[in-house]
Amino acid sequence: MQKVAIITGVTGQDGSYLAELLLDKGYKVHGIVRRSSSFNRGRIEHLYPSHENVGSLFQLHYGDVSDIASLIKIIKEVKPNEIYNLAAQSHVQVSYDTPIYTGQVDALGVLNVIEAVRILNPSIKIYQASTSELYSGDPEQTPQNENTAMFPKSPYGVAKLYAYNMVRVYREAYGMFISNGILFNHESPRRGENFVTRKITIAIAEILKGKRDVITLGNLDAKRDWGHARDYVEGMWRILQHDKPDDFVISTGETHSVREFVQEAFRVANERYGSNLSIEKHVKISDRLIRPNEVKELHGDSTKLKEELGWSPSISFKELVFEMVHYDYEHPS
Ligand code: NAP
Ligand code: G4F
Repeated sequence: MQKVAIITGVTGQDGSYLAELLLDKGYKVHGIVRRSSSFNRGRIEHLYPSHENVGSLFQLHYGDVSDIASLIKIIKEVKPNEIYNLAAQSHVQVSYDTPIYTGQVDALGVLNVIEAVRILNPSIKIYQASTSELYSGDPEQTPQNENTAMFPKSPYGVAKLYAYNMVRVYREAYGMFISNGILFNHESPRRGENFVTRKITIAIAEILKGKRDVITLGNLDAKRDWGHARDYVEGMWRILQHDKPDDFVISTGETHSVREFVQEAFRVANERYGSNLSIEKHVKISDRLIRPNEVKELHGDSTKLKEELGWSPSISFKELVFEMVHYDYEHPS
């Protein structure tokens, strides 16, 4: 029997890689997209043969996780075996500017998905995109695993904690197959342009081409456990193929500061393109980009996922930086 999956957030970084993975595995994939005034499907355009996309293995439906009626309509129509709930206002700093909206989408939006499934067909498996922003990131609380205390520092983290706990409540109360993937930062050439890694690699390409002189950044001392999104969507899929629902950390276990990311990206650019980029000459710090509060240090321990589901990352930090620097040089946005 061909499996059918719904991906919310299919137009995002992870949604696009996950759609590719599931199509490769023979799934029929239904993506939920939001209406927007300018087209928001650049990351998935290559996956559908025509804009009507009727009858293909990859279909798109208009919907929004804050609109439960749209979810009920789509779930009733496509009868999925699995739902990957990736939709979110996913930017931490923006969540300070829009805390209520972030709560409506990242907390109540998740409950809409779960309730729609409970009402229509509680046997549908659900993956919830949880995050390392659930943790405090205080250095004495590292490395973080599934048992580490969760004290988020941002409106985004708090909304995601509500969702994380609701997943556990529905699993225990109704016996639903619903799992949290607690994902640490993961990046790629498809990363949104206002997340720090992509902001850096786009700026490097522009400096190399003489379009600007500096990159303006905020906190260079924050430490993140950065992996590649392509590896992480494989982890999401494995979590839903497990024989029981559960919560899993997905991380590389290798942590670097933002400063180290910049240094490595400059090193790659200097070696490959013969430039002489340096933090002293090409990075400016702006207070505007310093957050009201910050998760200082993320360092994940994904032993559980490795031991129970055989997952491990295949792309190293250096390979990730190399790919992103080259992509942005070759494909100016
Ligand atoms: P992303 O690139 O920002 O994509 C977010 C997706 O959600 C986009 O497709 C967006 O649609 C969609 N969306 C936003 N609000 C929605 C709504 N109200 N209804 C329906 N769709 C909505 O994020 P990502 O990096 O792929 O991350 C995927 C998920 O993993 C998110 O839930 C994020 O919070 C979580 N996560 C990410 C990371 C990471 O490092 N990337 C780590 C841990 C957890 P538009 O294209 O229309 O904006
Ligand atoms: O790239 P970032 O915006 O990612 P952040 O805040 O860690 O959140 C990402 O990862 C989470 C998982 O841990 C996800 F849940 C979330 O959805 C998102 O994908 O910032 C990374 C670090 C931060 O410490 C930030 O303060 O970089 C620092 N930073 C320094 N200058 C900057 C900048 N961040 C951004 N976005 N822009 C800057 O100019």
